[in-house]
Amino acid sequence: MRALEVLQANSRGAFTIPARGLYPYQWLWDSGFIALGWAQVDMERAWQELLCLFDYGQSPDGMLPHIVFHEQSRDYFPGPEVWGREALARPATSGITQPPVVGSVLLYLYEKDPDRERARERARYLFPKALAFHRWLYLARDPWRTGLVAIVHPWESGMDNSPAWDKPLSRVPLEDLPPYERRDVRHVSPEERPKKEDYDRYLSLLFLFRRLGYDPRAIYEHSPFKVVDVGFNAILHRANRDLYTLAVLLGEDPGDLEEWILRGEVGLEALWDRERGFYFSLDLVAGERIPVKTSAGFLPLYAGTPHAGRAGFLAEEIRRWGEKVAYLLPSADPESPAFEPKRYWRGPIWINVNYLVAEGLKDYGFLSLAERLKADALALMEREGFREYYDPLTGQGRGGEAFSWSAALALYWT
Ligand code: 9YW
Repeated sequence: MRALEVLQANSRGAFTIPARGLYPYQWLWDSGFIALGWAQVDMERAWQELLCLFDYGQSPDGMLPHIVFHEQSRDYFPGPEVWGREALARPATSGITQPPVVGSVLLYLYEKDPDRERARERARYLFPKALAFHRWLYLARDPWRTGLVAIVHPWESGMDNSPAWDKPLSRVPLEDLPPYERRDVRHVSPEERPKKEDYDRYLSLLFLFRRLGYDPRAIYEHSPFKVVDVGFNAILHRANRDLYTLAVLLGEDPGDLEEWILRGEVGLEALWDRERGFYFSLDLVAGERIPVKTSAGFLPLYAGTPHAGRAGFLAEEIRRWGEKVAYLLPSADPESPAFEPKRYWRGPIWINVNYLVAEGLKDYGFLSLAERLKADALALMEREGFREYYDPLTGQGRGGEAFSWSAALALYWT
């Protein structure tokens, strides 16, 4: 299937599912990357993707959920009945969020749309909604105003079973879970997915949040998993900068963006570990750094916060990883004992991360390295099709097939 055919096959009117069978609803950060793809072929459809997300997904307090359950499906677990938010939102949604790429995508669509009147109208409509989402993130997840927001569930990082979450997740007490049947392993081999122990804890957190009535304050206070994810915060920082640019272009009030940008920069740079020369996430429950090298540690390049010296260290580290694998960029350090080249976020290459890191490398002038990330991603998609992820040692495609954000980013790049 060609890239555009993948998007067309996964399109459900005004939103796009990530993959047939495996992921039958609208996912937050997926829709951001998917809109970048639609923008290459059908600008109106790109706008629809974001409009659908905000109009149907956003709650009155500004929160954007990680899944909008537009349609019934028996293919995915946990579905809307497990989240139990039918009374709070229509359509039903999940009760947690995901990395906020949408602010940056909004600026991109605004700049790219040749129909300037439509661009202004749509951007004016969506800008306050994107701002409200960020305001919710700071209120709900940074009550001490540190400049960095916390995630309360590994799913919120978008990098579910990243080895960085092993230790903080191991501390999550197991709830008395009702028997449940995973559906993901019906579509994809279990060796390429998170383990049962991980799922038990993902669900334990879900049931706790449900018991807390999804009250953001109670969740922040009681969640046994509370982490400052360097990837999530880098994406948020870039989106703050991009929304600020958009506010200026539109002549809109930038609200608190300037303050968030100033604080975010200081916050992100405080995640730099001088001894190990890398950016690490922070476990707020244990009050300690999580010294596990994953691809999220390169995302400050995308945020634009490192000075030239630190950016150079990161570029060197990517090159070193590149000597251990056939293709860049693995999601975990290929030299670490946690590295598993086939298992989801513990080693495989993800096209969206290649895109984000390549954008950052380009901004810092590391043009040939940025080009390699893009060329490797395109070569893998050419050889194996638009898969969910790829083994960095063999290049073999893994996970879901006809995967939307892979196809969308191929369109963006070519
Ligand atoms: C799940 C849809 C989502 C992505 C996440 C990815 C995976 C869903 O699929 O999680 O429940 O297994 O980890 O980043 O948004 O593509």
